[in-house]
Amino acid sequence: MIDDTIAAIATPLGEGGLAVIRLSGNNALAVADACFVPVGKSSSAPTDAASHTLHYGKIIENGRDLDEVLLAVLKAPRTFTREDTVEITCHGGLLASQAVLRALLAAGARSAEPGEFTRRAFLNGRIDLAQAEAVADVIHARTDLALAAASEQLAGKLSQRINRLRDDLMHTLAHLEAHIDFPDEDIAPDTLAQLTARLDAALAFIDELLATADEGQILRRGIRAAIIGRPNVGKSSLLNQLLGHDRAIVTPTAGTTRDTIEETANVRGIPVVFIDTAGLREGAAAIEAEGIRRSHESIARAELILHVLDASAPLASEDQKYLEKFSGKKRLLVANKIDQSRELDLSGHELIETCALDGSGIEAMKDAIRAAVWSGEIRADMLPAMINTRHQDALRRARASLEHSLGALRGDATPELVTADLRLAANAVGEVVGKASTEDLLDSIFSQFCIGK
Ligand SMILES: Nc1nc2c(ncn2[C@@H]2O[C@H](COP(=O)(O)OP(=O)(O)OP(=O)(O)O)[C@@H](O)[C@H]2O)c(=O)[nH]1
Ligand SMILES: [Mg+2]
Repeated sequence: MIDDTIAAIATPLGEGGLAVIRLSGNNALAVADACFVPVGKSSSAPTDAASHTLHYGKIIENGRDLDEVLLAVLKAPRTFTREDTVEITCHGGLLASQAVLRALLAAGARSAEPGEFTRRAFLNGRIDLAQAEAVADVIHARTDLALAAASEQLAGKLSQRINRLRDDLMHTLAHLEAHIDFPDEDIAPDTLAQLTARLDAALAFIDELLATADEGQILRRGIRAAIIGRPNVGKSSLLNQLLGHDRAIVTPTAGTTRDTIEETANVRGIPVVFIDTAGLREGAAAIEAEGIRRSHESIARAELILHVLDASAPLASEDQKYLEKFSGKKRLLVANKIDQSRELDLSGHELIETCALDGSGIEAMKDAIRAAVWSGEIRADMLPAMINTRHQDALRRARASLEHSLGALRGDATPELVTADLRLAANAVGEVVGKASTEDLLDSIFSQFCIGK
């Protein structure tokens, strides 16, 4: 039972036109009553107000006016948390919103933990766990595509698929359990064939969902792409072109970039963290050597390498060395400075040709980056099912149990053996939407939220 009332500032800290303070719980209306003085004929005290109405007035503390506000009264159960909720819009800026929050706390509310409003929405059955996670995905989305996927998940599209899958497993389970109660009756061969076919279909469906995990991860986290190569080949110039603004220093001197520079860009819907690195070469002096060490660190952590070569120079022995060294990594080869006379000869490799001075080839480079990390077409019908790593883990376990039970079913094992695994599979599928979730799991999910959400 949740019986306390929580409050938090829901807008980012800092100066802004407006700030919103949120209040939710059994006593939300009473707490608001204690701090709010309605002004004007159409405003009333929160307890007396009709649900889903807006009221103009003042927040007071010890008889002193704190701020002029608009107060929204939202009565249970038609609210995000399914509890009585009050949202107070006050002046932006740190002080006004904090003063209002302080007044609410003094009137009996408690400071909300990160994600606690969403956690209540989950605990009160307003949304399931996959939808709760989608709330965080919506907030953190960095591209339109990521936002579209998160919104679909929030609307319950993934949950629907998961629930259908689980229902299907439970149905087969019930069927098999009926046979445990009547051990003398064998399962008729055509019934057995039907059950096997159903489980096969469930397995195929799990595989379809699992196949979206990589893309899901990419949309949520983005990918890290390290721009590497010899000094002076134009790495920083390419970074600036990819970002569309001058982020990194560019000079004709080899060894300009010392520290790594990271910046995120939206590349055809995919959030890409570009990392500009110090040019790789042997025998550099101390500062540059440290830069090169960091370059190698970035390379190790990157999912994609953009290896830049100078098209106006013959292939250097270092180029050759790094071509071999990073051949195991996902990479694209970029021949830059194509505006100058061509000296680079590298047959047998696919090259993206660019000129970082005028930006030619940059669009092709973006296409290639997307193609390299995005396995298939971004199919609109798979958007709602971009699973995250927690879902992936649960579905992998479901898959293993399902395979066991299928093996047992085919191998003429006793129904008990088949059902034990099938139950495990159904439970693991249920974890995705939060059926039987533990406090620890909820803590780990909701602690990643911001306060006020
Ligand atoms: N002609 C021509 N010059 C370029 C091109 N791209 C970069 N440059 C020039 O090459 C020089 C080096 O460019 P940077 O972008 O600093 O190269 P870098 O690889 O980051 O160099 P380091 O940081 O020293 O490793 C600068 O003078 C750039 O203007 C290009 O496509 N064509
Ligand atoms: Mg540079």
